[in-house]
Amino acid sequence: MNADVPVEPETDRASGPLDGDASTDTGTATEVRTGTAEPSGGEGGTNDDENGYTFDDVSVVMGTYNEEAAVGHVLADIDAVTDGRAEVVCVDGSDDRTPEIAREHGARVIEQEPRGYGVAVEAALSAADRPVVVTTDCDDTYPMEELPAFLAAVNDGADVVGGDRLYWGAAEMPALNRLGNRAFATLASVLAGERVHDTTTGMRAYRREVIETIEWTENTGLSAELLVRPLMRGYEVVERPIPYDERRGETKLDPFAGGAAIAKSILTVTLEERLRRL
Ligand SMILES: Nc1nc2c(ncn2[C@@H]2O[C@H](COP(=O)(O)OP(=O)(O)OP(=O)(O)O)[C@@H](O)[C@H]2O)c(=O)[nH]1
Ligand SMILES: [Mg+2]
Repeated sequence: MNADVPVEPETDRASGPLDGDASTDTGTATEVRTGTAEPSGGEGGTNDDENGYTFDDVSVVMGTYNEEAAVGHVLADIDAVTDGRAEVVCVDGSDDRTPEIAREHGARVIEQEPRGYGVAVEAALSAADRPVVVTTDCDDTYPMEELPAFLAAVNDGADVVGGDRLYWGAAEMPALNRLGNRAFATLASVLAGERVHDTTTGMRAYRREVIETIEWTENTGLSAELLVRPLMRGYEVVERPIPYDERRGETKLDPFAGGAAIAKSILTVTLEERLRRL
């Protein structure tokens, strides 16, 4: 990979990396799977520019639900990193000032009754019309300064680039979530038959062709589905270590109900993908 090497944050490394492969990785993207089954760069994803995609080709999308404490920071970061060139789409269910702040920052805001993470993110993914689509949460936990490296990884051939929060330990993540996320990654790895490290990260880049080709079914478990289905269909999926920050504002996830829903999604999606191969 030619993607930029992310700078290791000053967090406790004791709890990461997750496996032997990662310990030999200096921080560049970890290739999970090189896909051959379905070619990348299909309709809507072809890059005519021999220099690769630029931020003019990127949509950054997110669900936003009462994120007025964070939305200004997140959108200002995207604006600064992409020089205002990336399109930003927010699917919003807020009853606070989040949508006004998002519009002030130039985002396209699509209003939707709050029906959960995946319903919002799926709508945001569908609304994006640029060839590279990046998801993030609107809570200032994800490093927008990593956007150039994610784009570089797509330009190097990845169909999906996942931000792996657990590689460096995710010290700012609540302990229960950290435990759950490790368990989800293990479960997905066993059931998918390939090692993945962060199935529930909110920050990934996708070639739009991947988004358009696959039918998405999950809600709380959409993030896991967005990793597992492309992986099991032979797309090139890579994970990049990213730092993860403390959340601004209130969480929208109930760790127990949400965790159960994510585990169920992983079971459902891996089973469906296995049956699809028969
Ligand atoms: N529009 C919309 N957005 C949502 C909904 N539920 C969650 N979101 C957004 O989806 C993103 C993810 O939700 P979070 O609360 O950050 O969930 P999480 O990342 O699992 O939990 P944290 O560890 O607290 O960050 C945030 O930007 C939320 O505002 C919803 O029902 N509608
Ligand atoms: Mg979040």
